[in-house]
Amino acid sequence: MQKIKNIAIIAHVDHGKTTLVDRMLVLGKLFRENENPGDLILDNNDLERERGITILSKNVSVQYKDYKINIIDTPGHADFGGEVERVLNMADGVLLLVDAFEGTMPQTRFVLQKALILGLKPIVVINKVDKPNCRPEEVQEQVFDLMFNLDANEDQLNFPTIYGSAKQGWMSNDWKTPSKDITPLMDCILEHIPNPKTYEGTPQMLITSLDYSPYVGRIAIGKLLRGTIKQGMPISLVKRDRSIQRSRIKELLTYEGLNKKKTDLVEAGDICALVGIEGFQIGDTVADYENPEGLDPIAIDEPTMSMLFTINDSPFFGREGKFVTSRHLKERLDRELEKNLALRVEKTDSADAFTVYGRGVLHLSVLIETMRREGYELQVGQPKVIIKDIDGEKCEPIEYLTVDLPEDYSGKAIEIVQQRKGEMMNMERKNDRILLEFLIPSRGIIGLKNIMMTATAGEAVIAHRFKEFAAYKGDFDKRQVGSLIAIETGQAIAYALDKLQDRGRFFVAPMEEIYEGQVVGENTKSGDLGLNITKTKKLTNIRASGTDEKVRLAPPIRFSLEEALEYIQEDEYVEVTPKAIRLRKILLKEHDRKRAKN
Ligand SMILES: Nc1nc2c(ncn2[C@@H]2O[C@H](COP(=O)(O)OP(=O)(O)OP(=O)(O)O)[C@@H](O)[C@H]2O)c(=O)[nH]1
Ligand SMILES: [Mg+2]
Repeated sequence: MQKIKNIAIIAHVDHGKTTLVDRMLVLGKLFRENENPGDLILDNNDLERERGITILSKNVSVQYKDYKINIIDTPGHADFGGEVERVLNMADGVLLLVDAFEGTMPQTRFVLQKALILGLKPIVVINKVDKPNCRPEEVQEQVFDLMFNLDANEDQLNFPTIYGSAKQGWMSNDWKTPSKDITPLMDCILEHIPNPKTYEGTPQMLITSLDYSPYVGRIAIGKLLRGTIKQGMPISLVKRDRSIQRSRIKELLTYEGLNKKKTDLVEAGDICALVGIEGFQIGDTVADYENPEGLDPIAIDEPTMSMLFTINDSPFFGREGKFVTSRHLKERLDRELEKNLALRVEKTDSADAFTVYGRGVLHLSVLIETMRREGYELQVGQPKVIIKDIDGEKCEPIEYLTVDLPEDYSGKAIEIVQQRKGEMMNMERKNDRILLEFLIPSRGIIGLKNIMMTATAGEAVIAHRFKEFAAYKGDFDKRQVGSLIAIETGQAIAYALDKLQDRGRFFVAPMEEIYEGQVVGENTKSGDLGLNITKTKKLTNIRASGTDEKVRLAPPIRFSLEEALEYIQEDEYVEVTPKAIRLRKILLKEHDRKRAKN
């Protein structure tokens, strides 16, 4: 029988999970170091590369000594917390990474708590000890306190700690004496992570994750808990509601290095991928054909936010995209539902619009960004948090929020968060910075980053994490300033923009094509203001030519997709095409907007 260890790597966003997994692959000689300097081999889709974050959890394996180590790299961003929680079901232990400078953060707490509840024993890895001013010992104690507060059991509290730098490629028992590679960590895994708990009997595999291939469709992933499974074998799928569906394993795969490899047989304890299981859902059990026994299903992430997706009906519709009709949009969303677990799509009264539910602005913006790269045009409405009625009370999602910033800015930051119904829970000094902790409605987090960055000269580090649905905290004004709106379609003219600079900040540059009803800037004052920025200078013979050179325009503000989504008001859309992100009023004509108001 093969010797196996199954581990998941968990941490707050950017604490170095993927960098460490890459190191393990190097150690296993699965790829050469510096083949793609700067690029993480595991963050392999375009968006992951560009944003430098992991979006989808991934399975890989390395051979170390006589063990096959299945490694699950997880995403650290809060929007993907549900994914982490789910894939932990495949692990028998976790590596909890903590940045030696930042220390424990909201997502550290969340993922650790989930691991502890599942009874998994952690190995704590204090990473990034190469950073100047890092404080590895203090952080180690902080992790202990956190575990204690999360009711870890005796065994879990007895966790081993390894220090090192994933970036520099070493791990050691002592941070002051660097080693030459990560073998101390690998040996620690063999010593402390338990072998998979397996049982004898008929096969049982809980489908925990899924993969998608355009050739074979959906692929079911999970750890085989009991028995053996074979290629070609008929099986029963035990659904969440305990109903049974017969199916057959067309192809059986396990993880080898970065790839999936076909195999004839899998024994209990290994993580595998099954092709050919029809109509499965996450949480279903693959079980014996004759005597199926289901395992307890796992929870699927509930959405916390929605946005309206609609076809592009701006005057520039169809200019830049290939897929622009409501049929295109519907088909694309249906396809996404096959693999994007936390996504829900609902029809609306209009055939051209859908309500799309997800886990947060990042989760949905990743989908929108992918679609635009594929050639889609669409418009997206303001993100809305999900309001629930719980026992007759109006409830909304509440989140933990931490803001880490230099002391000088703390007053300003607290004011901003309180204005958005945030409540301060704790304030902690560390070195020359301050860590503020709040509870805040998810509504208050939308657009917060933008404002906080401006108010703190880019110094604030913000993190948040869903806590619970709780009583609605009351209304507040999100954006105090209004929009500058184009009242003519045409080309933006430098002369006009220059004359109007005192009205606010512009989002468009001279020569850009704009349309009536487009949001072209931010009003310095509250309320919306219509402007004509297509006006050219009247040519008179009094003024000498050449005065145009005096036009000195502030560069336009350019929003990323996420920033744009977080910025818009309720009566505005973000228009997304392969070439542009524009903001617009839903009603393009000023008189229509006036009428709608009354
Ligand atoms: N100084 C230093 N930087 C590191 C170290 N490990 C990782 N980094 C850097 O930290 C950043 C984030 O690393 P990732 O490996 O992508 O972090 P992650 O935890 O996988 O991030 P998510 O998957 O998005 O949660 C990258 O810029 C890495 O180069 C380290 O040991 N020292
Ligand atoms: Mg990562």
